[in-house]
Amino acid sequence: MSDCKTAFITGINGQDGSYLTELLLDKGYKVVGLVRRLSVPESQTSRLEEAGVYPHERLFLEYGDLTDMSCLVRILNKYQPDEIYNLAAQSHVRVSFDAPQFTTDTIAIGTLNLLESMKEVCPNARMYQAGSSEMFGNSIDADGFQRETTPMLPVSPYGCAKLYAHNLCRTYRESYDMFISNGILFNHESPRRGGNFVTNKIVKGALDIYENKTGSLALGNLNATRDWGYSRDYVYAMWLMLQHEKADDFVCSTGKSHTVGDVVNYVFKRLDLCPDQHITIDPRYFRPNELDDLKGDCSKLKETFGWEPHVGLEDMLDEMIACEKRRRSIS
Ligand code: NAP
Ligand code: F7E
Repeated sequence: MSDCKTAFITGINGQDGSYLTELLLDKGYKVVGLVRRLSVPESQTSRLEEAGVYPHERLFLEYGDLTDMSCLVRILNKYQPDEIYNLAAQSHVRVSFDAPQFTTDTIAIGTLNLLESMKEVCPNARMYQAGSSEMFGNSIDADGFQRETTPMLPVSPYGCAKLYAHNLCRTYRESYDMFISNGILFNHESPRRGGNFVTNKIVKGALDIYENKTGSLALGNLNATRDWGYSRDYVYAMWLMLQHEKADDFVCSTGKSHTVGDVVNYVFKRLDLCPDQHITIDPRYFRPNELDDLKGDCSKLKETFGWEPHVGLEDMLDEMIACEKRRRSIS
């Protein structure tokens, strides 16, 4: 027990935080997680409970917020982590246009707070920064892919804040010789995905129609394409990045892209529903600025670690449908 590594995860009860906690506990780590104080304390551990990892003798939760550096210093001092995974964020792109300052405070200033705390308290720890394909904006290489060398021109407050954090991490790595690796992750989903991201919204909406709770599902842009992977595969890539001999930046993606309309058609067909009878288009769900095409080339991650995505889009959507059916006791 005394030899086990300690990991600190911000955003531990988020989608990725819950899968990463499962992975690290399985590997024998002691895991410390940052949770915000909410008026409904039960939801603070909802995903960890669904994952079956809370409570756990090697899991410790601490109240705090990325925008409050004092709590980060306190927690890092108390646990002296070997690895830090910075997953906390206001992670919804559409919402970042409505709440740009909160989004920036958490992602940009929050990451600065974490880096400064780490530099002062545990400079030899290793840190993973949760960067995003949203940082590329609509900049695409001639072959249609985005990769580590593609210029980054974000088009949302979320993407801009993530790019600030990404550059800050690189700057601390180079200036202070700290081990900080930037992931550049494309969309990844799971049954634990927030219900207002498009894949889970489609799964839940289709099941509402299947159960006759409603007759329609309102969506925005059906033509945008995304490169959708599976969260469990992607948190494994995060862990690999911190086991490498040197800190670096890595794209994580599947290399395949589909439209939002493709996801609608697949999910509705699985439930014997006809999308044309139920889908409505609502301008509320369009963004002031949209990414039309996202498709990642993760050759560097594959060549460095032999990493491969194991679960494709259709299998993942099947798992999301099956899980939501179980939650609703539908046979
Ligand atoms: P998520 O489900 O939205 O989880 C985000 C977590 O951050 C939540 O636990 C949230 O806590 C916490 N949080 C938000 N603001 C905070 C603050 N000010 N202080 C402390 N905690 C805060 O996101 P995810 O899908 O797991 O993604 C994990 C990370 O990867 C995020 O940084 C996201 O931006 C990034 N990313 C995600 C994807 C993707 O497709 N999933 C792709 C690329 C990058 P509450 O529960 O209290 O709100
Ligand atoms: O939208 C379109 C929408 O909100 C996907 C985050 O994890 O991945 C995620 O960001 C697409 C967009 O994800 C609706 O316009 C249509 O083209 O599921 P999403 P996102 O914006 O790609 C990146 C990599 C991250 O880093 C983020 O944290 O779907 N779309 N109709 C809709 N999207 C939503 N949410 N709701 C709709 O009704």
